[in-house]
Order: sequence, then structure tokens, then C-alpha cells
Amino acid sequence: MATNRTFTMLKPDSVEKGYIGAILEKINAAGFRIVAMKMTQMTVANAEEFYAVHNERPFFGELVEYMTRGPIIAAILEKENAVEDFRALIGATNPADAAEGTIRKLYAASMGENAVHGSDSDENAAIEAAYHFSGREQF
Ligand code: RTP
Ligand code: MG
Repeated sequence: MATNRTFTMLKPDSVEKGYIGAILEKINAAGFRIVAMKMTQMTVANAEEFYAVHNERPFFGELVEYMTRGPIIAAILEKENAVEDFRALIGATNPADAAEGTIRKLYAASMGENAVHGSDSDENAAIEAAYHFSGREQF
């Protein structure tokens, strides 16, 4: 499998609870290389665009409120099979269903506040990375 990239956000709950270091440790231990990283805060317009695929869903308003209520850590990560392996590392969307040892099992409170984002395809990883980082911010 060729080396490729995924995009992640440590969501506002992770930053609020002081979990940045612990989550980055898990990401490093799993063998991901950090290509780009920053603390930023999404505007409502940013979050509505980023999660546009969910804009008809009943939880959309809560999702936008959650993702914009404080700063996030945005990052691009590189590894063989990055998208799939990172989704495995973070675990199921609902932490109650997440496997033992996954980031969501360890650090997420609920489906609505689930600590971390991971891109769901190579195509979306590229779109999401470009949404948050210029070429000059990627190493
Ligand atoms: P993400 O995109 O953030 O990595 O999460 P995901 O792929 O595991 O889940 P997705 O279906 O893309 O949903 C995006 C985010 O919306 C919130 N959500 N809430 N209350 C609910 O039923 C519900 N369903 C989804 C979660 O924060 C989820 O991560
Ligand atoms: Mg998703």
C-alpha cells in the first residue's frame, strides 16, 4: 500500500478537556507522520461548508454549534493506508460502539461530542486538507 494522507481535527471538546497531548501521542505511536498542524477556530460558515454532506440531517445544527464553540487542532497525517488506518485508530462515530483502545473510546463523551475527526476517503482527505492548509503549510 502506498504512503498517503488523511486529515484530522481534534474537536473543541478535546481541546477544552486538555486531551491534545494524549491524542497526539496515540497518533505518533500509531506511526503517522505530521505533515501540517495548527490551532484554529471554525466559523459557522466554515463548519456548514465542511460538513455540508450532513446539512439535511437532524443533528446538523448541533454539529455546527459544537464544531464552532472553541478552537480545534487541524492536521494532515501521512502513513501507508492513512485514511483506513486512521479511522481504525479513532474508532466508531459513537464512542459506546468504539473498540477498546481507540481514541474515541478513550476520550469521547458521546456521539455528538466525539473528540476527533478522520477523513472517510482519499478524495475527501485531499479536499479537507486543502480547505485548512495552503501548500506552504504542508511539510
Ligand atoms: P467525522 O466526520 O467527524 O470524522 O465523524 P464520522 O465520519 O465518524 O461520522 P459522520 O457520520 O461523518 O458524522 C459527522 C459528525 O456528526 C456528529 N453526529 N452526530 N447525534 C447524531 O446522531 C450524530 N451523528 C453524527 C458526530 O460528531 C460525527 O462525528
Ligand atoms: Mg465523517
